[in-house]
Amino acid sequence: MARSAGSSPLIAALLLLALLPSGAVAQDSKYLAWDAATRTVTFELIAGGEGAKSPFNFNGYIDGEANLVVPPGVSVVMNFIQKDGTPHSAELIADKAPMPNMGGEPAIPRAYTSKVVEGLPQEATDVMRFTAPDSGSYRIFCGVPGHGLSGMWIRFTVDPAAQEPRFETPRSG
Ligand SMILES: [Cu+2]
Repeated sequence: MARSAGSSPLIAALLLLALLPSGAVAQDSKYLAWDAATRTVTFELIAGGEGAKSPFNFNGYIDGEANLVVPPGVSVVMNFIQKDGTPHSAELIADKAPMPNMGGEPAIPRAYTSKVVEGLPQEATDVMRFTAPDSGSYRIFCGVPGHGLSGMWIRFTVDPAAQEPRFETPRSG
């Protein structure tokens, strides 16, 4: 009796998962914090972590498959952590083709780490602090030559309709 009562919510959850369309977007908020009082988004940006398809990843994602979505005008604090033996950096660039080979002027003032082209060494950290614009689509891109072209970028979107930030990722499995 108790067992069947306990299992039905699990079955309902499994059915719900099965019914979700395969292209559905999931949320991965463990890297994200939101302070509504100060309208500050804090995001942990991990370069080159293990366990991804490629060491040229941010937070395990490549080729724009993840998207940090923020409300307009918020303060963004991006804590960059470099986990790979190959040097990496980060910079916000416009979301448009062609992908640049290397870092240059950021699309948002102050939205770049130090050593954008040279890259920061393993275990280095840096903090990017910038203000989100009113709207727009951007890429968080590694500025070391060839890395963006090798897939080392994810998306950054300012959504005028967003009330709080979210980190959208492809559904796993
Ligand atoms: Cu890189």
